[in-house]
Amino acid sequence: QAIAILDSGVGGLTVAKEVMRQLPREKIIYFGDTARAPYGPRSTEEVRTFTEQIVDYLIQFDPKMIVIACNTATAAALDYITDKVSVPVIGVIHPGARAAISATKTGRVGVIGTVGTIHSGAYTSALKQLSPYIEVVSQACPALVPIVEQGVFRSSESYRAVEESLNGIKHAPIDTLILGCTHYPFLVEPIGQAMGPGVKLISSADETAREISTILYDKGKLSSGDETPVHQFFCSGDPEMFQAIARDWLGEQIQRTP
Ligand code: DGN
Repeated sequence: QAIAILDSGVGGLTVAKEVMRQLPREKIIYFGDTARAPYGPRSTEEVRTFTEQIVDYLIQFDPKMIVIACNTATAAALDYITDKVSVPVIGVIHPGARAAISATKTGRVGVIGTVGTIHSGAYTSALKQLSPYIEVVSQACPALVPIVEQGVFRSSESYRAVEESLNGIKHAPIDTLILGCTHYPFLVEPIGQAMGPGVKLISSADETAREISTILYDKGKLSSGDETPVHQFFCSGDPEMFQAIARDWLGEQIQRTP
């Protein structure tokens, strides 16, 4: 049985990569809804419907758990999907919030994400649930997902767009910044440059992979044995672009099947 991971596009590959690193025996089935990305500007209902459609598709593979590796979809649909399916489902917002709480020394945390994620207030609630006195500064960065989906995240254009997108938050007195969109780890260098060395960047991928491990361990479902798993990747849009980005990011041969 595999771990099913989904995102609006290539962003969830940042979580898949960390799962591959921490849990190298686990097989991954990935779905990126690249034809309908970005989800950020869409309504909650629409994102929930799209997420449900992808889950319906992935459930046919009989996965042992489902990972909603998209903050926008986590904010819109995590509870809904959890009630709907019988396998464990996790999102990326609580793991990201937990990682930020352990990293901050000043209790002042920034969050960047899509318009959908920031407007949902999901990070602020998750952070305040863990630590009521935490101060949270948020900023939506709608220009960043398209840069990653177009595969130009190493270009000078990406440095310019990041610099502009972070204008509203880069002088805030925070010591920790949550990359509240799974696409943003692709832009970790320009984001780090814009924020400066005093701000620790948090990606939820690490902590999400740890949570997957804990859940599978508790259920006695961690894979063992020495076979290297063969992962499967699906996308709804241009397979060439998806494959190029996946190869670049995961650094492994992604085979195409017709
Ligand atoms: N990776 C998605 C997220 O974490 O929110 C991006 C959503 C989008 O498509 N804009």
